[in-house]
Amino acid sequence: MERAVRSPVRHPRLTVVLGRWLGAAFLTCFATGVFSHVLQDASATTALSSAGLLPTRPVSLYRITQGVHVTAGIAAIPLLLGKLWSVYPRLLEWPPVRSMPHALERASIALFVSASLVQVTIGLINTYQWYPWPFPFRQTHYWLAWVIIGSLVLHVAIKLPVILDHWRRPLRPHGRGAADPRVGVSRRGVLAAIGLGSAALVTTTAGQSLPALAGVNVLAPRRMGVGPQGVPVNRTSAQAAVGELARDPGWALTVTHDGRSRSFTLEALRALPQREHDLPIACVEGWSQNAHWRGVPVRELLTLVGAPAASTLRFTSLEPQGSYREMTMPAACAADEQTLVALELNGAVLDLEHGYPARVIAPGRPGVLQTKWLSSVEVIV
Ligand SMILES: Nc1nc2c(c(=O)[nH]1)N[C@H]1C(S)=C(S)[C@@H](COP(=O)(O)O)O[C@H]1N2
Ligand SMILES: [Mo]
Repeated sequence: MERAVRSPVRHPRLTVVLGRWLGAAFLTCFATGVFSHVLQDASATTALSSAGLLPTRPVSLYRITQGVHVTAGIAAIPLLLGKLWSVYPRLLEWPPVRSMPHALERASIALFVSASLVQVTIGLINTYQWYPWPFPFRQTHYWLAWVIIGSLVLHVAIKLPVILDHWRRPLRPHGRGAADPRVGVSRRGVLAAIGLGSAALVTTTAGQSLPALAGVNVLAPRRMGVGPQGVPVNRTSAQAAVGELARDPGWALTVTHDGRSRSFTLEALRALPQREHDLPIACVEGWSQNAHWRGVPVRELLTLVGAPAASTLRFTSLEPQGSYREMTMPAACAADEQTLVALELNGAVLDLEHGYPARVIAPGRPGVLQTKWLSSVEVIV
């Protein structure tokens, strides 16, 4: 322990360099995470849409931001563990509190470390579609992010003198090559190992959203191109208990406006002018894939029931229960010519698992809002 504390490897310079990497990863996660949170919030998107500020282009915008979010979060794990390793003897310091500023410093670190560990753990588990906790993931992940950023700002403010002292590479004898003769590793070696750890995790998972790395995606749960019609499936029809309802030959899509409803059978929908677009499914869990969709533009359906193209809509799924049964679509999205009630995927009738008989596909939207197995559309404003 004494030896570890005095090791020149466990030097503030190492902690500062790791802190910079970790800071960059966390700030990236924070910005993309807030964006994702806002996009999933019906009142926020409706407000942004009325202000003309809801981005729907590029169509892959959310695919990019969420891919970056999950990838940066995964890269942060070795950095966080490495940073903890670089300071852990100081976490066990005795006496635990020496003064008021010291107490503040330690409290901010304790908060930062514990919140960060929980954050990357639940985030990682979430990418495996596993929700083994009783609290709502999205809200918890969001509020923890603020706790982390707050304690990070405090931590950086308190440590600013040390950070500035070690911002630049030191001169020898504590130089970059300085090895601890007792353990035989250099600071540079430790940094390289941690950096390689991060790079290895990124390389073996980023292919869930980045086509160029799809071939070496061995750790992420979803494989690009693997699934019915060459697209992965999130919730299956069995999990959603929609099989029978979706296969019912009497199925029809009900569109309601101003107290009047009109039903469109599958045949009637197919008889309407069809449009084709390449749009991605971009899951909040970090996997995404582009696909070719064909169907009826939502704005076309609105015209047929006498509603303005820029209407706020509520889509309901056949799914009897579940968080994604209902979806609010802001006006900017409804009016977008690429927003479809899709009937076909990659050149064939929608597979039951992808939302047969009809599903929503819209540009720039999180996967959770691409409602499958549609039942009705209501014009709400
Ligand atoms: N009705 C309904 N639609 C849904 C879901 C769901 O659980 N129920 N899951 C959503 C999620 S989380 C994603 S990522 C996409 C995935 O579409 P896919 O399964 O066709 O790839 O569907 C969305 N549509
Ligand atoms: Mo998803």
